[in-house]
Amino acid sequence: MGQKTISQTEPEVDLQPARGAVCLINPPWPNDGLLAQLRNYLPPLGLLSIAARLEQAGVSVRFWDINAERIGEDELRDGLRKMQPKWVGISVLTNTCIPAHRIARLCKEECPECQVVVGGVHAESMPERMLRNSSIDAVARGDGEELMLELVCGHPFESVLGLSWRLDGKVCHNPERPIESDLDRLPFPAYHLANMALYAPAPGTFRQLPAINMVMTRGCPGTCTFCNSARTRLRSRSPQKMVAHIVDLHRKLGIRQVLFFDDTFTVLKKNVFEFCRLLEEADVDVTWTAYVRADCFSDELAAAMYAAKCRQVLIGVETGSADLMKKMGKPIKRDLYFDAVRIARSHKLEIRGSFIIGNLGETEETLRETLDFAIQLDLDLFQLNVLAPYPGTQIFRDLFRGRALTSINWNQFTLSDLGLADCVISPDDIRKFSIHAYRRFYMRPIAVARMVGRIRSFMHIRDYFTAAKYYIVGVMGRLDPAMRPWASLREEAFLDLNLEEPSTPWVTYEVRDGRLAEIKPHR
Ligand code: B12
Ligand code: SF4
Repeated sequence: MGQKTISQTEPEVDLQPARGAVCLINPPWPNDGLLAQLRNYLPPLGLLSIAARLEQAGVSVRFWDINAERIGEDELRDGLRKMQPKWVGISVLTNTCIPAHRIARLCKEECPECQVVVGGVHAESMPERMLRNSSIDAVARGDGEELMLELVCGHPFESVLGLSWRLDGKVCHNPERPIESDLDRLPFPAYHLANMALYAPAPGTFRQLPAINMVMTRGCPGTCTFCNSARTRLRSRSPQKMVAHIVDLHRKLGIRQVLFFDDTFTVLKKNVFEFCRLLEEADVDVTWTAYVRADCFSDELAAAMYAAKCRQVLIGVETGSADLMKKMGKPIKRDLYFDAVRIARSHKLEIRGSFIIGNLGETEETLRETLDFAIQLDLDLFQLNVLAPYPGTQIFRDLFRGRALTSINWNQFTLSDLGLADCVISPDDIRKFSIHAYRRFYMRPIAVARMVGRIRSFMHIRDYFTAAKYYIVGVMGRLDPAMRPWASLREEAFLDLNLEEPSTPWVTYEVRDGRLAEIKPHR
């Protein structure tokens, strides 16, 4: 795919940091009613990783997490005015892109001299659209650590690989940045910049607290059509460094739970065995969870993971329909899922299965198949998401090729809100089915017994109660009033420049492979 990798030596940056501090901002989640009550927040690893690289080079960094810190617009303006950052970096997911536009605007209003750079999966999938906001100066594609450092050090835009920016009223896509193949070359995220007291993992995902999120790998060789990670370059940190990091966090911050958010933790089997061996040897009181794929899991892996104190694995089963599995780009045989559950259970690993409904081609029958499959599999925890066609995925490209994007409300891209217009089942029926499915799954005596059995703290009880209110009774949580203004914005209000957007939307792995630069400048 034309991807380049860089050598195994220390990263090179030749200029001294320019004056003025850097501010990194994580925008709010606009439709966060339910999540707010479930306290499903964890520090954003992308921004903290960039922060760590900047700090390593002697740059002073401020980090604001608008959601976790409940920062309102006035407070943000105030902070920006006082700080006068020279650079602002904003991380953008699809459901945070509208507030991200607003934040960029506020930055320019309060600090007219600052440069605003955005990055993250949504921004890199829609660079032209992001740059239609005149308050955004540049879009980062792919990893942001070295890119941001080069910018802060004064490298001109045209020399920064992986950057998209405006030149003479057009969007210029610089060639791609070689993908860092050895993640050990990057420092660990600067967790110390985040107020860890504000974060907590979702109910059902942890055994003990305090918890922290991590990734050992980046990228996924999978080919799922609904996922931004599909076909992205897989790379890893070494198990030695990872274990040393966990031991360090346990000693310094008292961390007792790690949530690995690697796309597929077990895909590099040899690494996982080594990681488990070293962690078992280190013998720290830290339990952990990780995502696995049914075709990247085995008896031996499960045994090693349990011995190293893994207590839960998450499997993306996605659907009960073999036909839809194929269409979704994940044609794993049903038998493998039964095997995975059996293996996990025989090694006392809890198993959480995640499903997607509202797929293209979904019918009442496929919905039934999905629920039956979840029950037959006898999972410990069951999670149902509604398909959202995220920019950067194959599905988004297929659906929106040649179509205008005017009526889309990105705030709704939350995996619980949106039903695809092209789906045979209406959004309302999908919602009804979802409530019915949670009831049927969780109101079985065995499921209730398991839920009770896994209660370890008052927080578990409180979170179950809140989750049950929504999933089983169907009552949606309320949005925190302080955060409401962020949710009422419209994207159109910020797109003040008239730049051409591609008629075929970009797919994430292509963006990172440098396909955009091949047609530079983009027309
Ligand atoms: C962990 C995770 C979560 C956690 C978040 C907690 C946390 N803060 O870590 C939880 C479970 C809460 C979560 C929730 C959601 N998530 Co999530 N999540 C992830 C996951 C698995 C890992 C994120 C991560 O840590 N990556 C590792 C870091 C190092 O990479 P990174 O964030 O991409 O950052 C690098 C670059 O992108 C770039 N970069 C990023 N920001 C910036 C900014 C600047 C200025 C620059 C220069 C560069 C830059 O540089 C970074 C360092 O190299 C990703 C999948 C993935 N592999 O990334 C999905 C993913 C981000 N999530 C996704 C989704 C859909 C959601 C939800 C909407 C789901 C929901 N339930 O509603 C919510 C929305 C959350 C929100 N903020 O609004 C999608 C996003 C799709 C999209 N187009 O927006 C992803 C990509 C999954 C997928 N494969 O499709 N998620
Ligand atoms: S859904 Fe999972 S396996 Fe499929 S591409 Fe995404 S991360 Fe990889």
